[in-house]
Amino acid sequence: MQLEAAGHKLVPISTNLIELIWPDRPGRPANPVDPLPLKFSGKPVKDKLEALNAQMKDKNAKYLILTALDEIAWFLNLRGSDIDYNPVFFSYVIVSLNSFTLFLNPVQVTAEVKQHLSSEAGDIFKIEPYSSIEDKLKELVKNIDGYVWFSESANYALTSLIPRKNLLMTDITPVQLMKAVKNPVEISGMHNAHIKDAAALCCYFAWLEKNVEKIKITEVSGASKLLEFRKMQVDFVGDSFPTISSVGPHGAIIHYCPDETTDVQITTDSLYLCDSGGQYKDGTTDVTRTLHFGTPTDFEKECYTRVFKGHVKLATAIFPSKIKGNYLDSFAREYLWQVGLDYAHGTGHGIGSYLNVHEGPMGISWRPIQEDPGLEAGMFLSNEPGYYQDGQFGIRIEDIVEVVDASPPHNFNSRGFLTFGAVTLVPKITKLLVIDMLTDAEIEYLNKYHQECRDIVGPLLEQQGQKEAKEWLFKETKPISK
Ligand SMILES: [Mn+2]
Repeated sequence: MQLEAAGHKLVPISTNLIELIWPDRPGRPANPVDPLPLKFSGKPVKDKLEALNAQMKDKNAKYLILTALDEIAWFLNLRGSDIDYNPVFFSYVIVSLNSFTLFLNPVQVTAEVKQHLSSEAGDIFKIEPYSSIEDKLKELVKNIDGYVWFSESANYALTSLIPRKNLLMTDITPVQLMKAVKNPVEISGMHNAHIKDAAALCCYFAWLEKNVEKIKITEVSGASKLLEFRKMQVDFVGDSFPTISSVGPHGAIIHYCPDETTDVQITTDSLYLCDSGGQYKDGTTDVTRTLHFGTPTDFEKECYTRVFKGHVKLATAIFPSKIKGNYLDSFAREYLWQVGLDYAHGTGHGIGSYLNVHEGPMGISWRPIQEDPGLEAGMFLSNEPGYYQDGQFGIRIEDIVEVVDASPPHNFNSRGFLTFGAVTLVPKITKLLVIDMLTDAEIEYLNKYHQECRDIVGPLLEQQGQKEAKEWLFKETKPISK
């Protein structure tokens, strides 16, 4: 509207302007694509296709066009490495009733990929070159008598190919919700991945505490040490995002990622915030802990305690099934708001199962999320309140939690009630807590959580021969009391 008023209009073009001024632009990555076995995916492609087809019939859609790479990877039980940290591959999929076509760079189409799709879906699929999507789509929609369903985030180049506008349906794809509600195999995989990840983190934090005053450890070298510990874990693939390893004032920069130009030493003088995660074949992890290897200030401890109280308030909340995450966000902020503090980010995001570390469609944020279908059992989200004091320090406590049935004594309107179950099992650094600010219920929650860390992560560390990490785990999980 404003453009038109100023005498301008937007005209679609098919030439990529960037390429005109960047003639030696490297080609689109085309790394190997690997099948994800059923022991990790939990559901064959054929079953997923049936579920998608049912939703398509419901909406009178002839075709469902998948353009989001994590949706395609999930649907086909395939994983790749075309984008750093996200195990996806460049592709499109056209889902029809009882069949589908995968558009993929021919160098990525191996006998293994074809064999995997045949065994999980039968011979009902075609594979076409990635570059032929536009031509194929044009051909398909020539004489169509139903909708073509695209996600709202699909690109204009594709959606504009649908000739009669009333045949174009843009709506959240059914894959999004199916992917968000994990199946039993994915659920146990997510738990297992987080147990292994907790073992790696205990090794790292124990090593840091022991060596912080003995050798020079920096934000960058610390992050590489953590990666070494993750690499020791079964089915580890790589980091799920660049590690936020941040000392003092760097911790206050919410998306800080250290490099050679910003790198500083980790010392006993300031808070150390470490937000990191791993991709494992059985799940994706994302966890933040804030530590201090010296003596924290009273203000740092007060802020940490307020963040902790909000984290626990959200973790233990009981709420009706299907309410949007937006309703829960204030729980995590209550104790910061009480003294006029806050944090400038959302409280929780969805997370993939050996997929992207951030995934929708639900989330827990002060900002309403349009596409949030409401929370239901089997969803995994982060619970990550924080507090950031510009130029001084940053605090964040982040766990991944699973939405589970709560079964309270009543059941208003038979709606069903939900709560969160622990997935991340890493000690929550009691040294930074002001115990007097905690209620008995919060203390009980923490002691129970820490007992779980001991019972579940302890034996794995034992088995891996990580004596010092196990000692650190037990030291950090000692029950607290007033
Ligand atoms: Mn996160």
